[in-house]
Amino acid sequence: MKRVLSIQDISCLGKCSLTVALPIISAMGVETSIVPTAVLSTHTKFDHFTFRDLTNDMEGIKNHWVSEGFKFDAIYTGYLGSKEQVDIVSEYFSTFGNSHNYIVVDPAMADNGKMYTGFTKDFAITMSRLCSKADIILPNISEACFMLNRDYVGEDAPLPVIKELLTDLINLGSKYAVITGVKLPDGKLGFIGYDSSSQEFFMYGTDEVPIKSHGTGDVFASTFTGALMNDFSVFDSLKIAADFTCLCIQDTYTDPDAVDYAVNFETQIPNLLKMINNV
Ligand code: PXL
Repeated sequence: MKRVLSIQDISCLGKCSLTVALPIISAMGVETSIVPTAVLSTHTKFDHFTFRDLTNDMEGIKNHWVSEGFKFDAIYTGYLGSKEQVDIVSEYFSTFGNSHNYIVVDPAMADNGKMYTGFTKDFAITMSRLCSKADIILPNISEACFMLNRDYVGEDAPLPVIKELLTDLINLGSKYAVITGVKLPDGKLGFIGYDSSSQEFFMYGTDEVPIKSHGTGDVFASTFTGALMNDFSVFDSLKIAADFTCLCIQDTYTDPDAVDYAVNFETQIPNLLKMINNV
């Protein structure tokens, strides 16, 4: 069985980061080891959340795993709470990353032109250095702009602007740079990416559902990592992630009992399994 290491926070209520990565990647038949970086009562879109920092546990977990000789087929990181944590994650990459596994970085820190509560523009530059060590990076438009220290280009940025961002992102050093949540020229919503080895852009989109949902980036990145571990290509894994995220948003949109702080991914897991089993 393949084994993924996911490093991000536990938001006890709010359906994001590890409470999304664990069920999705596990459901896809992949062992999921975790390094929880912090425990929050909710994600940071709520007011008055508690935050217990677990930075001091991160080195000890790594050292124990080194002594046990554990190996990972992918390392997938999301929300990280401080620059110090980013530096420790970088050490995880040096320790457990190799030419046979994938490092996936979702630089979760901003949306709609605004950094999440608690982050500074300086943090984005530190995150851009982590992205340079990844195989695949999955920023949204806001995160791409902050990491490149550029003015926010807006959610409706035209294709040439997105391509320019991707060219700058790939120069940070990853093999693939993929911007998520982009309005495509055909009116669909999806991703646009750049493959440094073929030097080609690629894109894919699904019908846009008229709601803004929280945690969709985490659903997308988790599904992508799980699909990669099921031996789909980078492009096909991104496509599965986009299709699944779209199903989750559609389900949320049509569910009168849906919560407004996250998407319904749970109900769609049977459909995800159909996608990866081609049934
Ligand atoms: O979904 C990204 C995310 C993860 N973790 C925490 C967050 C957010 C987004 O706001 O606050 C704690």
